[in-house]
Amino acid sequence: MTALARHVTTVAESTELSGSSASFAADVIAGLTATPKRLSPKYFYDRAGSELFERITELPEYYPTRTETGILTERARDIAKLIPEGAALIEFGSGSSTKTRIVLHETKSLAAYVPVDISAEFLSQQAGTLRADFPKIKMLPVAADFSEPFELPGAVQQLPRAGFFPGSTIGNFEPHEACAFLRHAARVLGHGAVLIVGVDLVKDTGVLQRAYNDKQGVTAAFNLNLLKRINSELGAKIDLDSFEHHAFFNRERSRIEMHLASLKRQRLKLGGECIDFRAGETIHTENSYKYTVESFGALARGAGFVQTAVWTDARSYFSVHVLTLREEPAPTRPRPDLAAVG
Ligand code: AVJ
Repeated sequence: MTALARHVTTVAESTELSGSSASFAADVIAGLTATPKRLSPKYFYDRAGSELFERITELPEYYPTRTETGILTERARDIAKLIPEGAALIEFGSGSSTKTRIVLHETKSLAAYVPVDISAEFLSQQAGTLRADFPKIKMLPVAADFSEPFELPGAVQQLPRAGFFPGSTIGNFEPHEACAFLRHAARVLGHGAVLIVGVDLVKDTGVLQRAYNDKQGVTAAFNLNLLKRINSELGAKIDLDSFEHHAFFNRERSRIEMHLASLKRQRLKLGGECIDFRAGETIHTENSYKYTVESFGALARGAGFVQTAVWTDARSYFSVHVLTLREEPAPTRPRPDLAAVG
């Protein structure tokens, strides 16, 4: 998954996506002067952070990637059957397209693949290798923030479209933002569209908490990398040893929360601002919402979709949903027998 594969905003307010350090600086200062303190998870994914995330996906405790890949592999033929003939597959936040390859292998009749990612460089690199591996499928990368409206390439305007949003990236959104995202995807995909979404499920708290507190400390390094970035890109002098990785399942909100906790009372200096921490005070860096098959179904219905298919693994750790747009309800005509009731 690339750095830029998952530009979703949750903890911090929506901010303009730009690689510039000016907006990074502004976001960091806004987040650290807010109460409670927060930083957007989109800033995890610089080069070092992306590499750490790749390592996370291979950890024994981190079940999501492995489990989703298993479901997609097992169900690739069923998924392929639900994708209209000659369709364009549009992936929201494509990153390295690893999971997409599973779908592309089975979906023989696909006319085009449209990976949408903020990182233009990474995209064209990926498109090159995909072209070589799937010569019959048109590769039409779009460099855009997938959570904002974007233009589809002209060549796919007339094709039926299917969307692909794996990785439980949707879990980084607040539920109302996830709903807004699904509505936005519905607009992009158009009438009759199919959307395939990977969603992590609520499960035993121990399993969830271990996935975000691995023994090797890779997730801790991934979280602390945010402070490293602030030091190297914004010239701060944060003592990384004075902060600790905290991740726990908030059952009431049904989400894993990641925080960076200050181990002592301290003052940071950043761009002329003084940022004070109480001992134990945290910076909230990420939410990763967990759904049930039913709660995700309800969210999808709220966005105008129906759950056409849902697959989980044997342990029900992860789910892959195929959503289709609900037909517009027929215009209601007054029924004569009810008219009298007023
Ligand atoms: C990429 C957002 C799905 O929430 O599990 C992994 C990110 N954070 N370990 C997740 C993450 C800490 C991941 N997502």
